[in-house]
Amino acid sequence: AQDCLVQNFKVMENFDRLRYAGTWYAVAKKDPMGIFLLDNIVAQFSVGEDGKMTATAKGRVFLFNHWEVCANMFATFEETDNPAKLKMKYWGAASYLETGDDEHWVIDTDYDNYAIHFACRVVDTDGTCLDSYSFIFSRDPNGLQPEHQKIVTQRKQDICLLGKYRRVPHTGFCDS
Ligand code: AZE
Repeated sequence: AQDCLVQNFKVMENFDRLRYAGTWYAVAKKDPMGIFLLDNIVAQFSVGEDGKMTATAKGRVFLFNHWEVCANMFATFEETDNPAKLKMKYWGAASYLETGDDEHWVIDTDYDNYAIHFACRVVDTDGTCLDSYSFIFSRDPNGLQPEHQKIVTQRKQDICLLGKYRRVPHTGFCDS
């Protein structure tokens, strides 16, 4: 169905937080409106003893247009009736970083190679998404294998974002 209604987007079935845990490198992203992580974006997901998912993320960002920093971010997740549709509260290690409440949908993943993340911040009156961001995650910072890229391209189309992504370079800016 190409109606682009956010409520009709298919998400990962039987999403398994434990298998999703660990390090994911953003290899491509679709930006939301306003300030956003630029590149060198790495996310690390964990599942606590209470079964709750948490995450940290790093990424290069420009603050006030000229101040280049590595944003160190934290997130906690609340479950909903769909295990692949989580609510994310996030904040920065430093007060000048962004704080927010976003959706965190896992559209598809094979847990070992790729994951497609999607967050709609504003749903339009017609039910399509007015302001979204999305990450294509890879377990390998060098990118995805062609067979996984094929699946990712299909999923980008399913969520009406094909052609809206940019590569996310990993230059080591946020390492150490
Ligand atoms: C995400 C998944 C792992 C946890 C977090 C994520 C999102 C982080 C941001 C950060 C924005 C920071 C800015 C700072 C000035 C989805 C990668 C926290 C959206 C704009």
